[in-house]
Amino acid sequence: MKSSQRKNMKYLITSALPYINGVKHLGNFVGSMLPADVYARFLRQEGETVIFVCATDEHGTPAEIAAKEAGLDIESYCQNQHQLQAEIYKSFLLSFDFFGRTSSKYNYNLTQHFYKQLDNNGFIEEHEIKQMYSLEDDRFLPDRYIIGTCPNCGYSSARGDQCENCTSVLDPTELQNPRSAISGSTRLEIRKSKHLFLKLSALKDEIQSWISSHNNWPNLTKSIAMKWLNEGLKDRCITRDLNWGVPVPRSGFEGKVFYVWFDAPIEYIAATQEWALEDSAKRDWKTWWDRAEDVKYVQFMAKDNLPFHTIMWPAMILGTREKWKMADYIKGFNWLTYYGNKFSTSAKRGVFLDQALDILPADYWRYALIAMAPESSDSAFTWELLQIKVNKDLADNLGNFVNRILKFASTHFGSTIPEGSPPGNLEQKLQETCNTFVIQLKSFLRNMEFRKAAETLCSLWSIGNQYSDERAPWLLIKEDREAAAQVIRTCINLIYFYAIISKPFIPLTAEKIFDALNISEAERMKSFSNAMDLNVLPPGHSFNVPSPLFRKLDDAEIKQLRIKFGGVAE
Ligand code: B3M
Ligand code: ZN
Repeated sequence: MKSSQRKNMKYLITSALPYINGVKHLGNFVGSMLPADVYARFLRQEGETVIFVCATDEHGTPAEIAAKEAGLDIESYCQNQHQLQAEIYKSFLLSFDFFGRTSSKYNYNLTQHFYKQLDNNGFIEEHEIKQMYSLEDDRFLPDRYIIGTCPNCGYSSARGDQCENCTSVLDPTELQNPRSAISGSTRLEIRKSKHLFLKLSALKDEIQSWISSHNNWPNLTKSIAMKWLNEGLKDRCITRDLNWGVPVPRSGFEGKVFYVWFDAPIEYIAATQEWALEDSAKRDWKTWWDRAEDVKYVQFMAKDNLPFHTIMWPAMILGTREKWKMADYIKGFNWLTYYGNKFSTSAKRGVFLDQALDILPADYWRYALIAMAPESSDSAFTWELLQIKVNKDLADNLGNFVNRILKFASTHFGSTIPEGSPPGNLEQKLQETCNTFVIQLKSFLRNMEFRKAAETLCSLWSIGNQYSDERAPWLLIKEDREAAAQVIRTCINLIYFYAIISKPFIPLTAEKIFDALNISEAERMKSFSNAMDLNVLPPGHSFNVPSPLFRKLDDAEIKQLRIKFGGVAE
């Protein structure tokens, strides 16, 4: 998109909503919230108008069971977990404009509105279905909560929807010796229950043409959408026999709620409504969601959420016959594995966000995870890879350059930037090289190619070390103090430039550098292009020497972490 077209564009950014039950792991984080935050921060710094919303996804059986296990009523459990997650994301510097809850009344109202519109337009059908009821648990059991012997391979812990051993898709009634995954009880009986179905089949053509109109989507997004379309869209049950969720406003459906995936994406809108209420004089949520031409809506999620965001959520919007904004771009991620094995909240495998912060500060994780983001394929988190990203890229490259330059400058020139001789060819070449890399960095970020963006950022950090090694001011000062001063002045400007372009990735470190260079608030949000002048900090500008920006991870610590987190391929 040319910059002229981009003028006056607003950016609506959403990240897939983390489920309420339990602290999320690194895989959830790098597969949606973190890249969305880097993108939002970059666009704001480029002067764009941005809102970035997310929320906790609070309904569904997992929440009910987790609350029961915690010995809490569901409302208290969700309140506590929402607060816990909100604090963790704040510690990771996620810059949400609003972090909501799918249990908000705004989402309740909007979900019921969507349902009524779909029903009025004939896209809702009532069917009676058979479901497994657990007398012991006094509740209907979703397919995943029924365990039994697989009729195909004899695996004794097959789930009611799929056997993870032979991957065959099952119906719970096919399982032999079925039992409840909650209580283990085998006192199950099949009961009939009325439910509502969204007629995806009736919306297939409209969904197909909407998907086909987006040829700029990443291959992963497009391929999953086409796979589901080509398999044929089955009408989807959108109600459940649960107590916790958005009530179904339909006679005969008392005590039933909407399926968690029906109400969850609507929270993207509801969260924007709540964002606007914080400053209703200046904010109008409708200008973001009324399918306006001047809004680019970008969604971030992991690949297992792509079907709902490319098929179900668009179908719901199309079926309302209302002009709700639909995604312009859907950035789907593969999975971050843990030494090749899937991170798993339920199996407690991998590193969870609260544990991560006990090991290293947020910026270390932000940079390292973006650098290993599972964009074009699954990628494996290993402690050894983390060690390389932290020790080589952060500590030896950026951290070392900042500290040795400012320490040398302070020792030999005092606490202000020296004048020195005028810049020469090498400085001109340095400026041109930085210009070239920054254009690449901006392009990767605008195109949401995060790994390449991190690589380019790291290359820019290396340029500073290469330049200072080549000019060697520590030798130069013995023969030509003015020349050494000029190199230092250039390097200190380079440090300021690094803080600007690193800010979307490692915001806290950027602030530490700004503090050391006595940069005003206004000068800390410069766009990348405006940061390109390596003479912007004039002679006489004061600075101080910060403590080392990064610590290193040594082999002994890595070994301990592997033992603690079981980080070996099973
Ligand atoms: N709560 C995340 C997941 O499947 C799911 C995303 C909802 S986004 C509307 O882990
Ligand atoms: Zn099987």
